[in-house]
Amino acid sequence: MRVICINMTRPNKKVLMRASRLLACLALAGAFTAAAAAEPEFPLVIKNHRFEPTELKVPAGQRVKLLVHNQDSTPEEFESHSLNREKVIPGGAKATIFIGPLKPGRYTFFGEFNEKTAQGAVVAE
Ligand SMILES: [Cu+2]
Repeated sequence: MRVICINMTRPNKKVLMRASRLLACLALAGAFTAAAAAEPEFPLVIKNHRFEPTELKVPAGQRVKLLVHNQDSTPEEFESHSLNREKVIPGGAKATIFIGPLKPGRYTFFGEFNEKTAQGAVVAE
């Protein structure tokens, strides 16, 4: 997370102006922190080389957090071309995948190591 405040220390500006801009920057930083904390989380399980649930409804227009738990003993790769994500999750491990903000629509994903059975979709609405 980075908040860039331009011209904060330009010497020819009044002190009051600088102070108000500093406050604006702090408020902005606070807003970013609040937004990050408010990311909704969605659990996704890999079991028997299938995703559960197979369809995940998420809010459109905001970043969301997928918590993927691979309950199989073998590794799986979460992959989605439309979401532009690719992540190997070892057997028994959990992974966090951030997606979005998404436009309303359907975004398919699959397990690349078991593509015939491991299929799912994120539905943003
Ligand atoms: Cu891949």
